[in-house]
Amino acid sequence: MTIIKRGKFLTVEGTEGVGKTTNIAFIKTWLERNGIEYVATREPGGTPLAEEVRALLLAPRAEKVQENAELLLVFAARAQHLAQVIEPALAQGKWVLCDRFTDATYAYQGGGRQMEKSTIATLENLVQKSLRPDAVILLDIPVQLGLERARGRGELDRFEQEDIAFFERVRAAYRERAGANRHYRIVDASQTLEQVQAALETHLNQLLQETL
Ligand code: Z5A
Repeated sequence: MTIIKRGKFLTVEGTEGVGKTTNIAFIKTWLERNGIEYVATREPGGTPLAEEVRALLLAPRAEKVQENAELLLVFAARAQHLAQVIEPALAQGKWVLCDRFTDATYAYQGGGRQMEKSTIATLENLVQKSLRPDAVILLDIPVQLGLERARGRGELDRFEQEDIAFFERVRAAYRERAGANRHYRIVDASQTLEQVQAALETHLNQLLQETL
């Protein structure tokens, strides 16, 4: 009987305009260069149902979205995504590269919306059981610089319409978690793209060494 070694679960996080999309493309090429089978996905989203929930979450609307409603929608999408995509891929030995995960909930709902961390932790335990990312890459950038990069992109979604104080709280929450969790790797994303990607490659190579 062949025993399949479980894959690694890698997530990429950061505030607005930090360059997640750009750097996820770089991580994909690194995975391919190293012959690692992977599934790339995102949150909220990653399955047809979870993508519908994403559209509900991001759409600007006149009705105030209650904080608990937002939090439950995030975890509803996550439950679906975990069962349909993340868990099966890890069980098949594939790596999962996910654009945001529960650290974003601690940052946006916990930091940005100032919800209780213990409430988030309750849902995290319910939905994920013991599953946590093996590594979280935090692309960190001063909020103002990120907003300048991001806001060249046209129409703003419901989160992007928040004020700078909201994003300062989001960044502070990410940095606090990074200080308290060993599986975080912080990259200074205010550097040039070449410097950011050199730092990313160092972290990825270390992660690969740890898994051998
Ligand atoms: N959300 C939540 O509230 N709770 C949760 O649990 C989860 C999510 C999971 C959607 O996320 C929203 O969901 C998110 C939080 C909430 N809202 N916000 N805000 P998303 O990840 O889909 O949305 P996003 O944050 O807007 O990410 P994005 O569209 O993927 O953008 P990005 O990755 O940050 O940036 P980019 O498009 O790669 O780069 C921006 C520009 O900067 C672009 O022109 C690049 O060419 C440029 N760039 C990138 N790097 C550099 C460097 N190093 N130098 C110069 N220029 C650069």
